[in-house]
Amino acid sequence: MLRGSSLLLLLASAAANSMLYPHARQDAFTHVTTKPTTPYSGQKPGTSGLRKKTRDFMQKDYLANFVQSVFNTLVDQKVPVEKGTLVISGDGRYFNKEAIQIIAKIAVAAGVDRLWIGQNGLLSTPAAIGAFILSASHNPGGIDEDFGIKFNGMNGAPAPEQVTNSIFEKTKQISELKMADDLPEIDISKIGKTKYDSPDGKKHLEVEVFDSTEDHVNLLKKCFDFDKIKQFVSRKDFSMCYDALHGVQGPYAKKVFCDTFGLPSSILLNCEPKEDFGGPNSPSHGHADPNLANARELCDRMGVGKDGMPIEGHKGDIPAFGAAADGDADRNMILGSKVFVSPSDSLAIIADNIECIPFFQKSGLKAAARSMPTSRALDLVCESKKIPCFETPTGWKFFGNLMDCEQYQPFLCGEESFGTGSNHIREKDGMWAVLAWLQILASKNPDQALRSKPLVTVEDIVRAHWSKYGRNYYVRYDYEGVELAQAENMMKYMSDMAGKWPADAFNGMEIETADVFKYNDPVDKSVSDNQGIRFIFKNGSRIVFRVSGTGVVGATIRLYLEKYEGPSGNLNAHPLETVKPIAELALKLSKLEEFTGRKAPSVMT
Ligand code: VG1
Ligand code: CO
Repeated sequence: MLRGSSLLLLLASAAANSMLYPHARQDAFTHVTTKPTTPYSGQKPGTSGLRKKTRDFMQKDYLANFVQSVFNTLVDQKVPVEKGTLVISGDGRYFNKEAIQIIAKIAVAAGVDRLWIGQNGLLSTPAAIGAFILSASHNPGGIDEDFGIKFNGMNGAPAPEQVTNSIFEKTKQISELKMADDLPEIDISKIGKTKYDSPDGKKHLEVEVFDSTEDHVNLLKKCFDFDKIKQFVSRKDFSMCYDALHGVQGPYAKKVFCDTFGLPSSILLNCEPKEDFGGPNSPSHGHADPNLANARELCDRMGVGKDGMPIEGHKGDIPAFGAAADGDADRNMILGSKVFVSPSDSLAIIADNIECIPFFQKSGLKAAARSMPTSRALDLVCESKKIPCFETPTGWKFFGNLMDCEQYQPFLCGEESFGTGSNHIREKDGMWAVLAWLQILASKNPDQALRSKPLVTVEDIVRAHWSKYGRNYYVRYDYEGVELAQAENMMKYMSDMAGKWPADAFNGMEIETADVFKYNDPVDKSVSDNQGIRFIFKNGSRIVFRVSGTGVVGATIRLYLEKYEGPSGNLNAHPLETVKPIAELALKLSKLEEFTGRKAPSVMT
């Protein structure tokens, strides 16, 4: 059984209690202590869980309050916690290990009788189902950096908005914690099961520490043709490089690329998980964020500059394929030799080549989705395939309902922020995207036996896509550390202006829509309002403004810029230069400098 495939907070069957426990057995049990606590303000989960400074999380009962509030919500929502099974693991950042012990005590007090923990507390987000995931994803780790926690439910999907809202309400009222205080410290370093019995023999707890990589890699084997990929990557004219940025993906990368495909360990960069992801002095400055700004070591090796363009005069052997993951391994970056594939393009290209991937071969792609700010390259493919293309708010939790619909399976979705995935799980999956690309490359290079033809490269695939569909030039500007009130005022100004913009406000471009994005979930009919300001122009260009929901200090304003160029237009332009006129318009419309004092973005990706 795949760990969690049936699970999460799922009923441990009676049979589980009569299983044989081959490993340690401890005659201890845990009586539940109830102790008073007082609420912390601001424990509102954002785009993907609760993220704060690590030192905030280390305050007395800060983490416990939040976790207890999650359990209180689950109980309210009639989730069978009693005799349930729970996964607790994380991306290995600072405070991960301590947090696991705290959550275990609360879970046991809530009646959970089976805990599954990845060895050394490590588990990638895509590998965790029914779980507390201890991660702040791409945010830096360390005692003075960021920590985070999120809860993924029985279907493996991030808790939907109604649940996260309810958790937040509970955190405001919390008055007591229930903890199994005398639960001994769990040794998370050794694989094996430990059973704890209550002295009267009536209660049992089983803790299993398991190999973090095994289940997820087995699942991926069902989605892809590993033999075909293995054959392809062994071509003499193919080489690759994979950067885990010292996040949790390292062991998975080793297992897939080296142990399974037989590639040498020299293809791996930064594949040892570290509590600070390498820290401020590393090439990524401890930001395990696979993009042009932070995955510099990989990009340099691939001959790709900060602007996504080839590095002139780059010397040395450049691998044919490069990829990276973020701290919790749900994001991916795809590169070819001197080529950066924008995440929005990557999503569209996978969609267009979906028949190369075994998971989709039986029934074809039934539907796809992208977050609103993601470029509309995907829409063009869906149009030509005559399948639905949904536009959701930012954050993977909004894909869950669509993915659960049988009529839309198999399903593909993604975000401009380097997230891609399918309905094989309910999270984005960094390794999945890389295997999808390798599978496509393997299909485009079918002469495995002869190896007579030149390699069809990442660049060839990208160019073929543009000449078929045109190119959606795309850049995101991030303004980090803006004062929250200033960001809110700017957003309010633009939302107040919706419907009132003068006709000549748009530098001669014809506007199609200027509004505040509101999402009507077609499945559960829930409504999510205020999901960003969008300007859509008749020529296919777009401007989108959002305030980030993952930052921990002040506000990060995200400005998303898109310019469409048809197949017969200039497909070789510089993305930053191409979107510049639209950026200038965006800054004029938003009065960003006036509201925030910012003259330039902190990062452009
Ligand atoms: C960012 C991205 C969003 C992504 C989220 C979680 O959110 O923009 O697309 O889903 O991070 O990804 P925001 O609200 O900061 O824009 V992860 O890999 O940090 O869990
Ligand atoms: Co992530």
